[in-house]
Amino acid sequence: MATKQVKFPDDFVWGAATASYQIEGAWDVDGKGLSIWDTFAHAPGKIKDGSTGDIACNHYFKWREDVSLMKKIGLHGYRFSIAWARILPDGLGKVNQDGLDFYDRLVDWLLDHDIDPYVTLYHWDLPQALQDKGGWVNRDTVQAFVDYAGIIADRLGDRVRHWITLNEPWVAAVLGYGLGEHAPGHKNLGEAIQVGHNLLLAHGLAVPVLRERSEPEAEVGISLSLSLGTPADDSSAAREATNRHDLFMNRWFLHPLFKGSYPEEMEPILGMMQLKREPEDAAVIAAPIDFLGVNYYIRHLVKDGDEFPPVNLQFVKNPEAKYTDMDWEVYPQGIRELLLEVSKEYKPTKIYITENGAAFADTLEEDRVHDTERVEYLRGYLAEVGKVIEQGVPVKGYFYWSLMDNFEWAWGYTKRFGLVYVDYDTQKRIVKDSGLLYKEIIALNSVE
Ligand code: IFM
Repeated sequence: MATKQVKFPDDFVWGAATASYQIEGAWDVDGKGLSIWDTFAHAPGKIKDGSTGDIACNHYFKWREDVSLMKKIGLHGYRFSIAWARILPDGLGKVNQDGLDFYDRLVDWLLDHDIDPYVTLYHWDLPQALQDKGGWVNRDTVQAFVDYAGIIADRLGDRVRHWITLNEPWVAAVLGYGLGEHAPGHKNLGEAIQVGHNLLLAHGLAVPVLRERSEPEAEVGISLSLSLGTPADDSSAAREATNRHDLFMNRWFLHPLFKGSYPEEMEPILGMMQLKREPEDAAVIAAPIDFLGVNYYIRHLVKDGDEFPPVNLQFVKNPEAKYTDMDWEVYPQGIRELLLEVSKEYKPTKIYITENGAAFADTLEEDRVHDTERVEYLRGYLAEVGKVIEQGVPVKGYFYWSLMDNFEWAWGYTKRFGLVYVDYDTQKRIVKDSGLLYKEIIALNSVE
C-alpha cells in the first residue's frame, strides 16, 4: 500500500505531558501540604485498584533520570504541572521554599538539556486546606489561585516562557464536583457550574499576573478538554442532542474565553443552577490569551438520553470501531474535525495540542515494550494533525499524553498511557516502541 509523508513546520514543538499528582509521589515530603487528591485517594473505595499517588512514578526523586529519557526521545518541550500544596501547604499564606526549589531545579535542568518547560499551574490537586473552606465553590479560592500564580511567576518567570493556567476545567468541575468521580467527590451539578465559573475567573485574573511577572516573550494560555460529537443517527433528536453535547463539552468554556459571554443556550441551565456571578466577571474571563491548549481524546456518537441532566445525552458505541482501554473510540480524523470547528468558530491565533494519547495494554519482552496499538494511534492522530496544519489551522505544537505511565486518577495504575513504561515495583523505566517511533517522528519532523 502506498504511504504518504506528512511534514510538519520547521518550528513545530514536539513534546510530552505529565501532571504533578500523577507522577511525583513524595506526597508528604519536604513540607508539602495535603491536596484534595491525597485525601480522595486515601479514602476507601474511590480508586479502582485501591492505589494512591503517594509514590506514583517517584518523579520527585527521579526527575534527573526522567529528563534524560525526554532527551533520549528528543523532546523539544515538556509540559508538567506544579503541586500547589508543595508551594503553599495551606493553599495561601506561608510559602514552602523546598517546594519552590524542586521546580526551580527541574526548570534549570530542562533548560540545560534544551527542553522548554511548559508549566501548568493547576492540574486538579487543590490544597485540602482550601477545600475545607469550600474549595472551588468558594469565590475566595479564586484570589488564592491568583496569589499562588504570582508566587510561581516571581520564582520561575525569568526562565519559563509558556504558562498554562488550568488543565481541563470541565473535568475538574464536572467529575470533581458534579459526578463525584474525582476529588473532592461531590455530586452536585449546581456546584459544578459554579466551580466552572470560578475556575474561569481564576484563569482570567491570573493571565495578567503571569504576563507582568514573566519575561516579555512569555505566553499564557489554558488547556481545555474538547471532544467531538457526531449524531448517532439521522434523526433531528440526535442532531439536537449533538448540539447540546457541543454546548456542554466545549462551548461552555470556549465561549466565555473567546467571546466574552456564556453561550446564550446555556443561560437557562446557569439560571436553573443558581450560578453566582458579578457583572464584571465576563470581561475578566475573556482576558486575551496567547494560545489555546487543546486536550483531545474523545469522539462521541450522540443521541438524546438521560445522561448529564438537564443536558440529556446518551453515548452510543460504534460497532465498527476500535476502542482504547479507557473505552474511548479510536477515530483519528476526529482531532482534525474538532480543530477545524474550533478554529472556524473561535479563531485562536495559536493552538498547542497540550494532550492527546491512548491507554493500551503493553507487551513486555525483556528490555523492550511492544505497544503496537499505541504506535498505530500515534501515526494516525499525528497524520491528521499534520493535515489540519496544511488546512491552515495554527497548531504550533503537540504534547503526547503521557511521557510515562502514571496514576490515572480514579483508575489508579490500571491504565497505561506512557511512551515510557514504568515498572511500579522497581521504578524501572523502559522506552516503549511508541517512544522510539516518536523519537523518529521528531527527528524527521514528519510522519508516515
Ligand atoms: O490522565 C489524564 C490527564 O490528567 C488529563 N487529561 C486526560 C488524561 C487521560 O485521562
